[in-house]
This record gives sequence, structure tokens and C-alpha cells, in this order.
Amino acid sequence: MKLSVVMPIFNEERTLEEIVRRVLATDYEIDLVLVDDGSTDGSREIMKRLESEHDGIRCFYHERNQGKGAALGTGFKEVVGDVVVIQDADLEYDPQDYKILLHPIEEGHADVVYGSRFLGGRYVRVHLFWHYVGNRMLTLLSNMLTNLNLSDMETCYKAFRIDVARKLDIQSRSFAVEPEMTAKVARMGVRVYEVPIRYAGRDYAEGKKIGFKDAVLAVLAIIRWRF
Ligand SMILES: Nc1nc2c(ncn2[C@@H]2O[C@H](COP(=O)(O)OP(=O)(O)OP(=O)(O)O)[C@@H](O)[C@H]2O)c(=O)[nH]1
Ligand SMILES: [Mg+2]
Repeated sequence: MKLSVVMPIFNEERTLEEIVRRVLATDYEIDLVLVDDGSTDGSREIMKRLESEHDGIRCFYHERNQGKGAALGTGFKEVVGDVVVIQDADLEYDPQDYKILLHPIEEGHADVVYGSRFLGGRYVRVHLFWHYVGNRMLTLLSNMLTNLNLSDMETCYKAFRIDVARKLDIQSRSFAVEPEMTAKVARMGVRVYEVPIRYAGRDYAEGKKIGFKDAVLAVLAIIRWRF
């Protein structure tokens, strides 16, 4: 099975090389699509070097920073694998979990799989309390409007069979992309599964960027994409 990994990258020079190494170290035939979202640190130079050093890496660049959704939109237009998985460029999510994430698709049960941080993965860094509450509220609101009972709508680890990935037609620029993809998947009526994954969350000192504004945008996106 060929796996397309779409990686959105915005100023991730500290972790980029290591996360790419971990993706390439998995047991899958990897098509790695790196999308720079207007980075101003050394990320672009690292991407160019990695692309020249390894087969199976393709790089795309945004002139300006537009948001995670925009980067995914660019990346999803390029995928060629049987399955597509989203991989953030920090080290919060571990590619060693692809095996468990892709299992329901490989067994022929699922069309879409979400890796959940709230289902008892082997370890999960303790969440900041108010982040956790925000996450639960966004997932609850999304569930109310999609009638899917997900435990972690905002997770980065979302895997799609290629036919579903091609139909997503991502429009959101920002982190609103998570509820957008979820609402669209729900409307398609495809088979959605969840599995427990590990999560080594970072804090603000380690480069965490997401904030209250993103939560507000997510609420608006959940409502918008429902209708
Ligand atoms: N924050 C942010 N991330 C972006 C943007 N464009 C692409 N990304 C990438 O999107 C992925 C997710 O961003 P993160 O900031 O890690 O978002 P998160 O994991 O939800 O939140 P934290 O890690 O807690 O900040 C990373 O690989 C980023 O490099 C952008 O405009 N802003
Ligand atoms: Mg992150």
C-alpha cells in the first residue's frame, strides 16, 4: 500500500528534519508531500535539501503564510497514494502510530480513520486544562451537527482512502480545516473509525502556536460547514 503523507509546515526548522526521518522510517511505501506555508525561518532550505537527498519527497511552497488549511489544500491536490494521512511537522504525533491508524482501512472496514488522543493511547502528555475543555466543546459541537460521535475532532491524525481525500475539496485556510473535513466526511456517509494514538504535546515555550482565536474560528467553521 502506498501512503501519501501531507505535511503542512510553518516555521518548523527545529523539528522538520527529525519528523521527516520518522515518517520515512515507517514500514510503508511513502509519498511525502511537504507544503511550506510561507515560513520565514530555515524550513524552506531544509525542505530543499531533504527533497534532493531522498526519493519520495515532493515540496510545494506558499509565497505568504495562509494557515494550515491552505497548506493542506495545496498538498491534497498532489496526493497519489492509496491512502492519505496528515502529519504535522512538530513532534507531537508519532509516525510509528500509522500502523494502528491505518489498520481499519487495511482490514477493509473503514474509509476514514481519526487517531484520538482521548481513547487511551500508550501515553498522552497531560493536556493544559483549558485547552482540553476547549477541545471537548469543539468536538461536542461538531458531533451535535454531524451526528458522528468522535472523541477528538481536532486531532491531526486523520487518514482517508484516496477516493475520499479527492472529494474533500478543502476550502478553509486556517485551523477551521479540521471541522470542515469532519463535516464533509459526515455528509459523504463514509465509514469513519477512531483508534487510540500517542500524543507528546508541546507547550508554548516549545513552539505551540494555537490560541483562543483559533477556537473561535473553529466554532464558526463547525456551524458554517454543517449548512
Ligand atoms: N500555527 C500554524 N501552523 C501552520 C500554519 N501553516 C501551516 N502550519 C502547520 O500546521 C501544523 C499544525 O500547527 P500547530 O501549530 O502544531 O497546531 P496544533 O498542533 O494544533 O497546535 P500546537 O502544536 O499546540 O501549536 C504544523 O505542522 C504547522 O507547521 C499556520 O499558518 N499557523
Ligand atoms: Mg502541533
